[in-house]
Amino acid sequence: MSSTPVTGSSFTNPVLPGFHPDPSVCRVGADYYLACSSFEYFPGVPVFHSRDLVHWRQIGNALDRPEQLHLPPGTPSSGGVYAPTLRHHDGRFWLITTNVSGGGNLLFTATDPAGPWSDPIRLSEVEGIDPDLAWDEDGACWCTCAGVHQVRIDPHTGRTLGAPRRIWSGTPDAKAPEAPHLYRIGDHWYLMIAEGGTERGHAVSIARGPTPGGPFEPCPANPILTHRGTDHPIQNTGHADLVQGPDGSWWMVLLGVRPGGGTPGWHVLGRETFLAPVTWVDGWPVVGELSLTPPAPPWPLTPAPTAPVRDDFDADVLAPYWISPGHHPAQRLTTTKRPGWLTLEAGDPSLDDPDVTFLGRRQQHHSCRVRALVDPDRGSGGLAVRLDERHHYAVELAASGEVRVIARVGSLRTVVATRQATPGPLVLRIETTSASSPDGPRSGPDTVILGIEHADGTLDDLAALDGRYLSTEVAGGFTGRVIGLYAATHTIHADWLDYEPNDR
Ligand code: 6LW
Repeated sequence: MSSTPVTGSSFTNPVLPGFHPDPSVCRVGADYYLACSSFEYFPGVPVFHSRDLVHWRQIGNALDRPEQLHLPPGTPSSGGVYAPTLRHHDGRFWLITTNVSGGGNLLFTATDPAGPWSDPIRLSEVEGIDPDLAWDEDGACWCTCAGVHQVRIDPHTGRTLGAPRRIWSGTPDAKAPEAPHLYRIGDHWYLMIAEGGTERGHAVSIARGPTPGGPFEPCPANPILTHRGTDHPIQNTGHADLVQGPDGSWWMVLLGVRPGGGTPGWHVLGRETFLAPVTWVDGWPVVGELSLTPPAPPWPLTPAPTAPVRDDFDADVLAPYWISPGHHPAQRLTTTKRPGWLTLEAGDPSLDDPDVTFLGRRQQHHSCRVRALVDPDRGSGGLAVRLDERHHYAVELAASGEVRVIARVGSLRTVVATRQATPGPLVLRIETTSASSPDGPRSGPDTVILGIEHADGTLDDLAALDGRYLSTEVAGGFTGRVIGLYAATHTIHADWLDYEPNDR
């Protein structure tokens, strides 16, 4: 169902808010497709569709079968699936990525990007992360990885054809040359990379040469994009991919973060996908305005249908935005055992364990309200905002009616508050509120309120916690907050979950 196209003066960045890092984009006719990293979460590598580069609708996940995504028990947060590259060639879609916890570099193909995608073609001889795919005029396929190393491969078997070669590795002394993407544009081969590390020093640089393997001449204006050393509201800009529109215009998708609070600034939504225009001057790309409300592209924008606030769990299959750490959701939960309810079977007993039964969706708004009607049955479980197994806040309900707010920050685990409710189903709620502007240098990015709604509808906030401890600057890693339901013991059920954006 597509909405009516609108023409506006600007659009809102990020175009994919929330934990959607390392974007890779391609275009087939009038359709754009984009894929992102997914790390320890299953299903892996979310795939999106757009007709205007601004509005994206998730059409599936490329790795939605256990045989595509092996995550050994205990896979830690920020393990698993790193940066993908998504391309269309020879009538097929190609997706190459790295599972750092099981399998290394893997190649998948599909005729429909919504899936099903193939089982993995293993590239066991290809070292490194951030693999890119590019085909030259003779049909040879070149795989270029962080470092930056390149090797010719047979994309049908995964075998390497020749020895890997180190090619251009970015600005001398700049760290972490990664996220390489190779393009044939006009008379040149362009090699674009990220460098400086995915934190505040992140940058995009580019070079060009006569062949896919160089030799490469660096752009005199490198880095062509960075926000390091500025107070720009979008930071850590890097890990970019280029795409040309049907009208010949060029665009860049890239990752960035939106820190909040005082100094040093904390980002809680992970690395998000942003869009910026690109023009070409003297055969080099110049990145245009990268802001929170940049000028709209010169074509009608087609708003994508927004996800409903409420998920009733009435369908036999879960919406594609639901993810679980470490295992396929279907291994631990179902919407058919108790029709109209999500039933979660407990695995490891706590969110402190990588293999907990948790089903969540990416927090995509700094201010949002999440509510869920939870029946603890004979067990216990609840609603949580998770950054990783060592950084999460939860409101947990037991069969006895006892409600506890549990905070895990690093090695500290605390029951912050308890309440006795009437045993039985209860609405649990988590509300995040971000300060519109820092309240002094020591202020955090947001406050996380955890509470319940009694049967008579009265709200009962049990705790209001500082959100900085659920930020990447505190926790580290490559992911972002995920909010959802978990089972701690036995089996619990959820009738519905509401995710209500409250960003002003
Ligand atoms: C990814 C690397 C990076 O492999 O972070 O921002 C790593 N760039 O390119 C994990 O996302």
